[in-house]
Amino acid sequence: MDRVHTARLVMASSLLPFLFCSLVLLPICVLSQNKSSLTIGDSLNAGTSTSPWLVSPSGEFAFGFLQLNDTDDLFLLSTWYAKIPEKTIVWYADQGNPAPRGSKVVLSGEGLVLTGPSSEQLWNVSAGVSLGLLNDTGNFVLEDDNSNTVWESFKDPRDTLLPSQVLEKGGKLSSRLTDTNFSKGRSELFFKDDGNLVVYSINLPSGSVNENYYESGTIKSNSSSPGTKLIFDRSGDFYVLRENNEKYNVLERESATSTTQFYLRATLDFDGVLTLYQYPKNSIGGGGWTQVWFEPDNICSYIVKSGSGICGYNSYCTLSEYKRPKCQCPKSYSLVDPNDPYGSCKPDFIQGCAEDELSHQKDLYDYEVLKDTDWPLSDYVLQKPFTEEQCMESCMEDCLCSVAIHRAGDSCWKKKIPLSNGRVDATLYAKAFLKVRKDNSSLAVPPIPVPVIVNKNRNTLVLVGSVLLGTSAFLNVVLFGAICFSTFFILQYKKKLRKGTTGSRVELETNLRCFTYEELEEATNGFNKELGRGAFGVVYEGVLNMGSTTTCVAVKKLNNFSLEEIHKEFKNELNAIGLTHHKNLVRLVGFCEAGSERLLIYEYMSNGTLASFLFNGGKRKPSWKLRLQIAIEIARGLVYLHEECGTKIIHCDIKPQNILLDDSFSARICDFGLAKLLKMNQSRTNTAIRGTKGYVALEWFKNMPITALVDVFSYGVLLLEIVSCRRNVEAESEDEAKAILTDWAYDCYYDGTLLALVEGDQEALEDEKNLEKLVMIAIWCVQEDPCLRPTMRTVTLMLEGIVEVPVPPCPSPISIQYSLD
Ligand SMILES: *[C@@H]1O[C@H](CO)[C@@H](O)[C@H](O)[C@H]1NC(C)=O
Ligand SMILES: *[C@@H]1O[C@H](CO)[C@@H](O)[C@H](O)[C@H]1NC(C)=O
Ligand SMILES: *[C@@H]1O[C@H](CO)[C@@H](O)[C@H](O)[C@H]1NC(C)=O
Ligand SMILES: CC(=O)N[C@H]1CO[C@H](CO)[C@@H](O)[C@@H]1O
Repeated sequence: MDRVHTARLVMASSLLPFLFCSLVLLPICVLSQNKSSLTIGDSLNAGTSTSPWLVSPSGEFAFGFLQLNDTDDLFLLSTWYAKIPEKTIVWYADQGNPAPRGSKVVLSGEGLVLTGPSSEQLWNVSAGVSLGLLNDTGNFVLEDDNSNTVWESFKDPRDTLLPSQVLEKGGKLSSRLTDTNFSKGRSELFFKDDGNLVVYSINLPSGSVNENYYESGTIKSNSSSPGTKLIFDRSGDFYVLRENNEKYNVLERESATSTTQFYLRATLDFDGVLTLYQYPKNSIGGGGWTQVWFEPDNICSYIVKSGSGICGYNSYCTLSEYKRPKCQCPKSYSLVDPNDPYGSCKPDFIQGCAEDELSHQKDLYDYEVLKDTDWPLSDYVLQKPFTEEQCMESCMEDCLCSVAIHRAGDSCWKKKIPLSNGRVDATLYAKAFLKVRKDNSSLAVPPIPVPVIVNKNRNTLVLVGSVLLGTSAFLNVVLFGAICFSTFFILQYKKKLRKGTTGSRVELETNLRCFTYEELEEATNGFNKELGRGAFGVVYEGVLNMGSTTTCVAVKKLNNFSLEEIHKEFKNELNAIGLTHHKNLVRLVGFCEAGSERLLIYEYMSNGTLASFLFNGGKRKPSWKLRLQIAIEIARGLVYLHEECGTKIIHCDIKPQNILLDDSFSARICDFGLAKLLKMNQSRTNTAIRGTKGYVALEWFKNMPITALVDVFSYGVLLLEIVSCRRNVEAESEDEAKAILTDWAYDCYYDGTLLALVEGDQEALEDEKNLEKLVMIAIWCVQEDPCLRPTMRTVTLMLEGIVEVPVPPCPSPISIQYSLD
């Protein structure tokens, strides 16, 4: 009896989605008129009505399209509990792929067919059918003319078994990927032909099978009879029935619970735990799902030889108080996919023998001590006897080593990335020394909420730019990873928590806030203070009252919105922009959709554009040190856009007008991701002309693929402008040789007269070494042949002195004539 756990499922992770989705379901519960059977020709459109297609005679189960959450236009053809507020799905079609709004399910003589909005077939059941029924057990059944069952959902289970459901030999349950994503997950339960019930993890996407972490052991032997089927009977017993009719209990429950008083379900949860849940049917105000029994007892101790273990790579598993696995990234590591907290972690820094060698600094690494933590199986060497100090030091000095585990008093296991099967377990008596690069300054995340930043003198905002999905594969070891994602996660979590309790609207799957037009009208005092005007809209100053604090914002009113497809594209793009979070990007705070109006709300930047900072009309040049800092910050922002954020973003219009300075004169890139949002996918040449002459790479004029390297080109031009404090093109320049900055800079470099570029700039004149380095980097960036340009990551490494800058070739080896047509 001591194994019976009736702990309340207060675990935030699994309850929150239920809580905040419950509002969607309430209307469904109140509906009275529902079908109890389907006949040929019946159909249901996703998104046209909130009522289910079918309700079981008792009203306890419903079948139809269930909206996944109240913002996405995604619907899952599924079976769920109709009388409880929690959204609890017990069966779903199409392997959990949700169907978009406008999809349709039809019962025809040939079966059940699910089609997408443009009538493409998504999923079907092919059988000669005349009737569809939803049984009180939750079984969705298709019958033929003679009332024979030709198909039933109980025979095609997903992650859940219900009382009266049986799993035959060869039957399988497959967990979902996350609590809210129903795609194929990482665990499977399989009733094997030899009668053994096993649960194991699989490696996605191939599905290759790892070691079992649970087995019933019901196989043929001298003393036992093999299992024939897995039964979840009507009284709630969950057992393997042996050939000799003996029962082998898999999940047990307190005798007090009965299926008349409780809903019961056995679910292979997305975290891999097979759990028996119960829910009191008649308690007022619900009562929630509680876990009654589960297997295995400690899933964290599960070891996988050719996979990551229950958590992703470099992650480690701890058991929560409800004995559920929780995966965590070590310090200075962050999730590869921020939407998948059980997935792999990546280091937020570079590490490797080549990188270490290139660095001029010594003592690159610190270490983090993790008690009782181990990543078994990732080791490449054992040193014994070694003290803790020897173990730690030997890892610090070894460029192959990522973590050293000191165990059993004198054993030192050195391990390399990716680390697998990580877990925290006090019985291990292990201490982990995790190597962490010291210089992680580029990782700092702006505080949340964002400080009040006011832009007083921003004059123009040209909304030009374009988002293109990056195509290049970056083979480098990940560095400076997305701490922003974990921040986003915390935000999401907090937001869900708030939403869950207050029940207000959730708009996007990001931390963006949705504003009403009235709110913005009030914030901008009736759109009266114009900050700037661009091709795509007008920017107004605004002040938002958020509880006790006021925040200044820039409100961008888009006017060139093409009407078709607005809804979908707008949100998709905003999702991508909203997910970005980096200290060198201007943050999008929220948006507003009101009729045909689209508005974007940004944080304010108090120190205007880099253009007004650099080209200040003959006043003293800004500090050289500060300019160098700004150059590095812009590069970091671009590395983030190109490589580190969820959707790769190519800015396409990097220029000083699109770099803003915050109150501490940190550079912040703005207007990234806008052109795609604004459907600026007209002809490329147009875009280029509309983009800014002098900053655009040659690819735009030729029929060459547009990659992140166009930003590198623009960055090179910008870097020269930062160095010399003059615009790239000075048409009215007296000296023709100086008219185009990029050409002049190369000439100066070639002739060894670099100081001419920084005439009158004492600080720069005294720092000739850095000056030369910057110009060399810029020349690499503005190479006409994109293949010669470095990536922004390499640029950053060169700027930071981690990588030497080789001698650059002439940017335009052959004079290339191009027309703008
Ligand atoms: C169901 O799908 C299968 C394969 O996707 C297809 O061959 C079959 O024709 C479909 N059946 C119906 C009734 O559309
Ligand atoms: C439907 O449920 C009833 C009891 O509720 C059961 O007797 C019957 O066999 C079920 N039918 C199918 C097809 O599962
Ligand atoms: C679920 O996860 C898969 C794999 O990561 C992804 O392709 C899919 O878009 C996700 N589905 C939803 C509805 O988020
Ligand atoms: C800016 C920043 O993130 N600094 C952190 C770098 O890592 C050390 C040790 O891991 C932290 O103490 C710093 O706060």
